[in-house]
Amino acid sequence: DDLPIWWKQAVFYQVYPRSFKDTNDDGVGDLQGIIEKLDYLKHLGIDAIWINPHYDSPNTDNGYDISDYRKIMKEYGTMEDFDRLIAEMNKRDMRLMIDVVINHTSDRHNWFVQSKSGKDNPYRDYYFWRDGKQGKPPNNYPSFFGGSAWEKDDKSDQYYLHYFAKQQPDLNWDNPKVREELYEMLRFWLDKGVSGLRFDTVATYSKIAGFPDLTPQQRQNFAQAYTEGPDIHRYIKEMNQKVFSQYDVATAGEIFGVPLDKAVNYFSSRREELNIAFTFDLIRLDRGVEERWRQKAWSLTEFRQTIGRVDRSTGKYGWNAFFLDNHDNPRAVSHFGDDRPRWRVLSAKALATLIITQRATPFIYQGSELGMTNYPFKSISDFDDIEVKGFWQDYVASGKVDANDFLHNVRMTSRDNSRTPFQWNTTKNAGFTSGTPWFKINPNFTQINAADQIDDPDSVFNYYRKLIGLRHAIPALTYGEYSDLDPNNDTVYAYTRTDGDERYLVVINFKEQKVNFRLPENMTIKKVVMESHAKEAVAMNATVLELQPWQSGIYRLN
Ligand code: ISL
Ligand code: CA
Repeated sequence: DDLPIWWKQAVFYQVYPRSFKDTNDDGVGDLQGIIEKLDYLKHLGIDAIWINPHYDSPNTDNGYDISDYRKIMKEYGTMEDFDRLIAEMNKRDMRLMIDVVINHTSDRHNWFVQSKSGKDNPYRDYYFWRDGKQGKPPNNYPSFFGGSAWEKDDKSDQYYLHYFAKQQPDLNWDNPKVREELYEMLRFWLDKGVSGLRFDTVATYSKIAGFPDLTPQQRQNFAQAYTEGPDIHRYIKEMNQKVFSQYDVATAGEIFGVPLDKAVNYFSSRREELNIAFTFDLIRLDRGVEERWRQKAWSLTEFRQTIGRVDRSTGKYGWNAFFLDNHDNPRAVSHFGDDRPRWRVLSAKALATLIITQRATPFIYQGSELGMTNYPFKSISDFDDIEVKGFWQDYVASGKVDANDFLHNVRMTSRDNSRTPFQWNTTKNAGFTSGTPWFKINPNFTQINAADQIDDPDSVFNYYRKLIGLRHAIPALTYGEYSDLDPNNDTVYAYTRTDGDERYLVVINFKEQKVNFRLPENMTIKKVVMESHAKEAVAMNATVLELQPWQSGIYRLN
């Protein structure tokens, strides 16, 4: 493939606008807040930002339920704010990726309001309406957010399909009019100068004709079953031809549920569909499949072997995103590191090293550059997210699972963990708002906040900053081949990145003990590029690295 490709070389930062920075004291982050913090992000070294949905929405699912695709969510500001965001980003040579949520709309979108108004309405088949079966839903599809995926409309005595909340009816992609409307909407945003599109739940657009019941086995992993629609690649190719091919745009696809061996079908540069894969094998390696809220044990060997599999899944022509957290998952340092005070900074730096040196485009979720942690949730009433409430209904209220067992798990796994407001400084509400924040602020903001870290040369923030600088300076860290030195080692994760005769070694001690790591024979360190424990830098020509707890380093090899 031709080099260079900007979206492979860029370091992305994910902004969850609702929780980033509030500038008008209503307690909700806004576009002006992103504009005010662009210099902060530029200082960190960020090239591109992905923002979660910014469109008009009743916020049943925090913006993933869109009521008007051409309007800005009123809490976030105006179209002028959006245009200014792009202009201010252009000034700083930064690019914007927006979220595209077109598997479903809000039930308050005009299309759905029309569609629901009667069987003869021209918008009726913009969505999926079906008759019930003996007073029951058309089939046994479950919703991601609990209960059935079908909701009955008493007026017409028919059911409509919703893979997510009942306020998120699924669009009928089999209707060419729907597709054309959506393509036109994408052109509207691309014409404004948007450089990237992140397609939400992109693998579920095509539905299985006739809606047969899922078998018990399929039901256990219904997320996968929903990605098996026959026309999905035809639709994405069409969207590519009619939209992306006319613009300079990077397209990322969230393919939750797609088995890894099928991922490349969406992202091979030879197929003209999408560019960047968001896969979930790694971030969900320690989760239940049926009980998606359940936390399971994980080991470093499983972790690195998963990374290896995901890396290989790209083949020659695909490309991945690399991320250890996002708005749907707990905080990386609480999940894969160790957020206890003694180890938080060190393990956050270890994970930073990993994120920035993988053969994939790094996506840093807001606050991870500070080592922000999970929230100390105590009871179910502390949570906000529609998903955790749906799980509670299906599992606890139904009597299937004990409340304590459930809480113990969702404290670790809930999507709310990553949605608490950004911790800017030690003033009231962590500097996020001077009003009442829409959601709880982690009480640890007095210890963990941006203002302190920007001035501290040993902070997680400045560690990220240096790493990002290296990523920009060393093409091998983007393009170099990835090779795990010892996939069965459960303590030290070491791998090489090789680009021609440039070769780098990355070493990460995943344990809180000191450990000696013996370099493979014929491997000599030529230069210490960067180490997390500066005072303990390894000796040149060492054959054994004496690693401190959670120590990480990057070395140039011969
Ligand atoms: O997070 C998940 C399970 O815990 C996934 O099933 C998630 O719902 C799936 O990856 C789709 O997520 C995306 O679409 C949802 C929205 O709620 C998520 O925030 C978004 O990332 C519906 O639009
Ligand atoms: Ca605001």
